[in-house]
Parts: sequence; structure tokens; C-alpha cells
Amino acid sequence: MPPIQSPISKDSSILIVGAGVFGLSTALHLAQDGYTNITVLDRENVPSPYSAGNDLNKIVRAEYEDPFYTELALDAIKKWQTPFWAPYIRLTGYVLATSASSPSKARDSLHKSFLSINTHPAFPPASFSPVTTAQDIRHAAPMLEGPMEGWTGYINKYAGYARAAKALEHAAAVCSDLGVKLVTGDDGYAIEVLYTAAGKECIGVKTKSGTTHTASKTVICLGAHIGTLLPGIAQQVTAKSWAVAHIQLTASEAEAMRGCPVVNCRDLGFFFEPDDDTHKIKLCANGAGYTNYVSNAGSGKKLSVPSTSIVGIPREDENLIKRLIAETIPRFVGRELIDRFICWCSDAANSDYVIDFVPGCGGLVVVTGDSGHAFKMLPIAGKWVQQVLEAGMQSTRRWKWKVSVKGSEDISWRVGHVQDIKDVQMSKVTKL
Ligand code: FSA
Repeated sequence: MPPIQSPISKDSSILIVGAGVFGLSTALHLAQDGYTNITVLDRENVPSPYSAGNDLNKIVRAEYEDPFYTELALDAIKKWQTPFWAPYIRLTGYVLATSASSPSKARDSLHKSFLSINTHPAFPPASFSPVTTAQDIRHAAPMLEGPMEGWTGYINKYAGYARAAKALEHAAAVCSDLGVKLVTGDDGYAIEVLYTAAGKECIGVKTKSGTTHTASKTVICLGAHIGTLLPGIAQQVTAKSWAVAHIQLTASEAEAMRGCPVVNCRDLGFFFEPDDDTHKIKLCANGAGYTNYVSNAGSGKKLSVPSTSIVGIPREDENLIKRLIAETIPRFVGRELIDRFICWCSDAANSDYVIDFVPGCGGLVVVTGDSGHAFKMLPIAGKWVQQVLEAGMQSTRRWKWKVSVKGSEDISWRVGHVQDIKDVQMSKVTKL
């Protein structure tokens, strides 16, 4: 039997470890609802480079193979359009397609996702149009002059992207205005979870500087890094990464790309409209993701953790990004790929988040398993965590702590095979 969690009140001390999407959304919801004693720890200032959300932009879309997430994403899209979040969302539309050489798995997944939205009443009329030729895409997005030979799929107008890092900064600033204490640097870098002598109750964390932060509830929101603090969680989440790169446009090139929908070719990659301020286009490669398994000193078991020593992106991802550019915006073929990095996520079986009290321990909650599809939930995710804290339990079955489910390697909405990042050839050459 799990321990009965002690109830919380508005003045309970709540320690949130990690100032990324889940951590800041939790702090924001609690603070907006009148909680007065919230501390957020992170080893860096917001936007933390250790957060997957620290990115120019992230996809916001509601189609999912699993309609459970469709409903949540629709709720989030509504919130993104409220004055609080509106400066950080762009509903430019979303082209979701597969290329001629795509595996049938990607086509099946795309079709299933479309079924979750095509007759959904929440979508404005005429939100969707089919893509069977490149001309169908160009009709909606004339700036995509490339061949897109054999691309099929659809365009969803009720989708787009969030200006990710800026949205996190906004959330952090509002948290701070509402009295949330944000501690960064070595004082905010949690290295150990602290328990009562009997080990039945979590009392907070110790940080790299030696400081201890105690609280009645500790909420660990460390994304891909969670395994470094709670190695036991490796049974259910696996740190995996994907390649990100950018191209620099001039102001006039950016202008010509203005309003471009998010283009996501499931077997190549995706990219966004150029950023307003920097005129950079962010591009990502699609694939099954890269792990980084290391031996865990404590248990001797293998654990995937974000690598700190990797420079650049895998060569095969660079090639995917090159192909994506050549297929869609060939006028930028030859443009240098800059700001290249791999983005680490916390991947769970069935891509289900994990938001629950740690069994057998009072006062310790984990919020993890973003599975690469959590950013869009920034405006609402904290509400789910608040509900768990207040109820003293997770009642949504799929988000419970799982004892024996290993993060799956074969995720239906991804193509390719998971590889360990140490086994792949990295591209150090930045020219296309
Ligand atoms: O919710 C979204 O549409 C974001 S998916 C972006 C992505 O790069 C995935 O394509 C990838 O498979 C992984 O989940 C990381 O996030």
C-alpha cells in the first residue's frame, strides 16, 4: 500500500527541482492559485540549457494517435491564445507529411493521428486540407518551392509553434512576481534527495554547494536529467536525444518565409518559420532518438543520461536536414548549419508522461516522461501536478509511477532505430 500523503495547504513549503516546462508550469499554477511558499531550483538561469524547452520554438499541434492527448493539446492551444500566452504562440499551420521513401509505419501513424482531429468539433471550419501533391502544399505555403516529390499527408491550420525559450522566460518572470523563489547556480543544482532517517519521507534535496533545501513536498522535474538524481526511475524513462540545427536568413529572406507553416515530414525532419528577432530557421531531424548509456556507479545498472561531451549532431541527421531543405526550400541549400546541438528528452513507454508520488515514500513527486511532446502543454501541465499534490495521489492511470515498464524502443510515431550516441558518427562539418 502506498503511504497516505500528508495534505497540503496554501502555505505548505513546496520545492520544485528543475525550471523547465514541467517545473515552471507547476510553480506558475500553484502561485497563481495562492500557494505562498514555493521554491524552484535549477543549476542555470531560465531558460536553462538543461531544459529541452530551451529552444527557439516548439511544435504546437493537437493530432495524436491517442485521442487522450488530443483533448489535452486542444485545451493547451486554447490557453496559448489567452493574453497571458498569446505573445508566444503562432498558429501558422502545420504540414504533416511523409516522403515517397517513408516506411509504412510513418504513414499509418500519420493517418491515425489525423483521425483524432478530422471530425473534432473544436477545430474551426476548413482547418484541414489533404496533401497528395507538392502543389497542395504550395497552395497553402507558396514559399515552399521545393519538389516535395511523393509527399502525402495533410495541412492542419489550427496548429503552429510556440516561441519556446521566450515563453519559459515569461513563465519564470511571472512566477517571480508572484513570490516564487528561484534559486540557480550551485545552490540550485540538486545532487541528492534527502529522506528522514527511516527513509519513508522525503524532506528535500542537497545541492552542489552543500546547501540543503527542505520542504513538505519535493517535486522533481528534471526532464532527461532525472536519472542522475533518481536512478531508480530508469525502469520507466530513458534519456534520448534528437538533432537540432539552424540556418541564418537575412531580413529580406526571412520576410519571404513569413507565415510559413511548420513543415514536418515524418521520415526526414521538421522546421519552422524564421524567428522574428534573429531571422533563424530552426530545423530538426526526425528519428528514433539517441541514448547515452553509462554504468550507474551506485547500482552497477546501465542508465541513459544526457551527454555533456557531445559536440555537433550525428552525420545521418545532418543528411536528413540537408534533404529536408532540398525538398522544401532548396534556395537555402548550401547555407551553413549553425547552432547545432542535440536536445535531450525523457522518453517513456507509450509516450505517456509520469506524474506521481514515488511509491513507498511520502512527500516526493516526480514529473517526467515528456517523451518529446510536452512543450505545447506548458500552459496547462502544472494544473495536473497541482491536482496530484492536492489529492495526495495520481488518479490518471497512464500517468502513474510504473514499476516494471521499460521505456520502449519502438515508438509508433517515430521512424528508425534507437542508437547509442557513442556509436554514431558525429558531423563536425558545418557547411552543407
Ligand atoms: O509535439 C510535437 O509535435 C513535438 S515532436 C518533436 C520531437 O523532435 C519528435 O519529433 C521526436 O520524435 C522526439 O519526440 C522529440 O521531439
